[in-house]
Amino acid sequence: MVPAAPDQLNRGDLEPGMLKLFGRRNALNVQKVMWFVGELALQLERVDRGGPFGGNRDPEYLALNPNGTVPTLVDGDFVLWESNAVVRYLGESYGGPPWVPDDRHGRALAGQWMDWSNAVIIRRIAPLIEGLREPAARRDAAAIAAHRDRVAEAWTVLDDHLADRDYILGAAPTIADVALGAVVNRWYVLPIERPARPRLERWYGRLRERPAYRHHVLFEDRLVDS
Ligand SMILES: N[C@@H](CCC(=O)N[C@@H](CS)C(=O)NCC(=O)O)C(=O)O
Repeated sequence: MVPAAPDQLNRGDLEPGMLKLFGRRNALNVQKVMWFVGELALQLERVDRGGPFGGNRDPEYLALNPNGTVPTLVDGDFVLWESNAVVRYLGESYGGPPWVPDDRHGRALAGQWMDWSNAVIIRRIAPLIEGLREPAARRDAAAIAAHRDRVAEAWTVLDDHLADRDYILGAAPTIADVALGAVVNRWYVLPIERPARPRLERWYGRLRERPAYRHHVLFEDRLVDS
């Protein structure tokens, strides 16, 4: 059993019900945002959309997010989609340092790793997950192995980077860890053989000690949905 996380605590500077997030809780990019909401102990209402819940192609939803994807954040009159942008916005609005570095180089490096998460890791892991979702009889083992190797190769970059630091930007987790921490769980729960990435695995272990990560990222139906 996963312990409850402090994700619904009220913060004095937020009006109750002001923050709303649309998206099903087992979507990778929703998990990422909800984990961060838990870390910041923000009061936020999550509304199921996408996957079996549907609703993400309704005109009302498309008016908020014309991509029809989840998550979408609504903060009063302000609407934002793209999960990394949402994480950055929540960090800057309600978090501050150390989640969002207070120097321009630190912020630039956080942005670098967040972009890398989308441009390299998610781009490579998506076809791997899709391949593994195929029924066993239709699965293309060679293509799956090729995708797996491409993801493993990309993780080497972060594995090397973590050689002399506990978190991506140093001693404390930042929004860069939030962007990559949700997706590293996907990698470690996929039913595949993985080459050793010891620093990456230790970092993943550190994240798994965090109650909000455990609550929002590590739950049972995490294996099949992306
Ligand atoms: N780059 C976008 C990707 C959004 C995206 O593709 N979300 C997926 C879930 S992780 C989605 O909307 N899938 C359709 C659905 O859930 O019905 C982000 O980070 O927000």
